Amino acid sequence: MEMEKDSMKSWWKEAVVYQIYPRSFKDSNGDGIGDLNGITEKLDYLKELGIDVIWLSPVYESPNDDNGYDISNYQGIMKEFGTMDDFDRMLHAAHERGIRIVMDLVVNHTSDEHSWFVESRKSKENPYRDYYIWREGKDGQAPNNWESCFSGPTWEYDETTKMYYLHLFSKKQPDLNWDNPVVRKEVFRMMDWWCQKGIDGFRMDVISMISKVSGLPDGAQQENGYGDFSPFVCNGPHVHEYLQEMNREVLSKYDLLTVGECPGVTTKEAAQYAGFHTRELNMVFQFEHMNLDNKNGKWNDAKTDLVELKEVLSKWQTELMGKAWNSLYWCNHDQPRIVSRMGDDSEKYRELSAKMLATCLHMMQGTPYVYQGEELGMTNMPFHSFYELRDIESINAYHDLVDDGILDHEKMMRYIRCKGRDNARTPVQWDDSDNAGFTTGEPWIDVNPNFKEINAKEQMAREDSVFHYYQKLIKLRHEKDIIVYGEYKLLFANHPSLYVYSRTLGEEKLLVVCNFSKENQTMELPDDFQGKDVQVLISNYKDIEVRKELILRPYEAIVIMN
Ligand code: TEU
Ligand code: CA
Repeated sequence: MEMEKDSMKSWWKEAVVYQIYPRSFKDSNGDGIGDLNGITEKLDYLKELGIDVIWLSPVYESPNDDNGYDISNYQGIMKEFGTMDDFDRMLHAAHERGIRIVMDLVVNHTSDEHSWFVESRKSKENPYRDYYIWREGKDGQAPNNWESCFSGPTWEYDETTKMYYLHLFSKKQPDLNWDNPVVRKEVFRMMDWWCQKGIDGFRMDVISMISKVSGLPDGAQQENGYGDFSPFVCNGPHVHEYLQEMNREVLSKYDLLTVGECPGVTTKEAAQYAGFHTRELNMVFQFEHMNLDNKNGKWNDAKTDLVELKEVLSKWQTELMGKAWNSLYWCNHDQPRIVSRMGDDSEKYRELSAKMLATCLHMMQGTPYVYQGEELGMTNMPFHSFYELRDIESINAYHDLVDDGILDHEKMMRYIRCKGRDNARTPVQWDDSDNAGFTTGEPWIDVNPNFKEINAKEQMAREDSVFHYYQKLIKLRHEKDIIVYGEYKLLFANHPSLYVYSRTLGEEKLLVVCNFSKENQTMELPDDFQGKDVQVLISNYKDIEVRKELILRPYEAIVIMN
């Protein structure tokens, strides 16, 4: 079925997005913290890579309890990152290079230092009281049994008015009350202010969580005594109503890329959030493929099963086809580095497996997101000391599990080396000079010691580097409609090591073959790819021989077109 692609052609479907976590991207003034002028310095590097859009993690004023995901002023720039002039300069310089800027919109919650919350907590009669979610305790306990994403209860007792406020994340991140129309109006006004400045879209932080079930009932009791809030928070009763209001009030007035981070979203829900005709968002970030190795919670060293991964990603590819748009990602600032998680970050296989993983993702239907350093094959960090950690999620979980004797230090540090968010937040490795060229000062978080082997300068000078491989993938997506709009079909679904799928658009057909193992694998080429005129579009080995009996070498990826 050839989609009526012309009626559905959009720049945000054909774009490749690059996520910048500013704190770790590039420091321009030697204070050890990445900043806006550092981003401006590196725009030519991003232009060279070929990306079209930057998703900028939060740069707003923040006390940095959660590294900027706790905002105290939505229309001010965090002083460590620079000034609004620096922002305007970066925005202009990006636009001059044909690169769009998508802001990170964090409006499920604010910082407790936001003026709205400072007012709200003053008294029950304060005009800002209902900007947040306040409840009386029950028999001297919290209003319900929900557990925060950052350990402990989701309720903080406030002495002044002797009530509790809700915080699904840290206690310095009070949840906004989206049921209050004044809150929605304030948020939409702020969003419009940023659109008037000329930004090109929003990534919306945990946007699937903004509408809570009334009554805030207890969650199913977990082993640790807390309850799971997700059934009463994710995809809540009014979430689509509020997003349609946001679309009417703001989004529909501009030509934007909008992507909702939607914990708990299903393909059915996604068809509503990101439907071509539902007037909400362009696309969503789903988490199903990221939770396959988190079945019993996050803190473990479990591996992802390839057959399950193929099942989940194929479900998203096929169930959204013709209805809604996919985002495609392996990495972001919350996830460990994909080459360590699903590839092989050994010296021998790191680059091969990084390129294989990139091929597997970038040949799919949807908008691909490249996380800073992923284009270099950057790996997880060998954390050993608790004092190397910076992320509130890992620090709280360490205290929660190790201080209470549930896990010992070594085991928890092993799990943090596998799954901790700080893996993604070590500085981008620019060259082999001190601190990998990230800063001339003391970096806020340690640089990965492998920066001498893995850095942008070395890779830009080497044709067969991961950087140049990403460059080729991005160029192919810009050239071939079949990669953007072709229909996806999974092949060999039960093969334990090969991920094989086809894309079809009209008469054209692509075959993508990825070996997720370090052993040779063989497969028979499907008939419609045995013709003499098949061409190899891209591969991560040099000497490719397309034969009926295809032998895939360790982490080999091949894309052939008939
Ligand atoms: O993440 C929301 C979210 O789901 C994360 O808590 C994720 O599940 C977890 O980090 C995986 O271990 C968003 C932001 O991306 C994250 O950086 C923030 O900490 C969080 O919201 C609160 O704003
Ligand atoms: Ca700096």
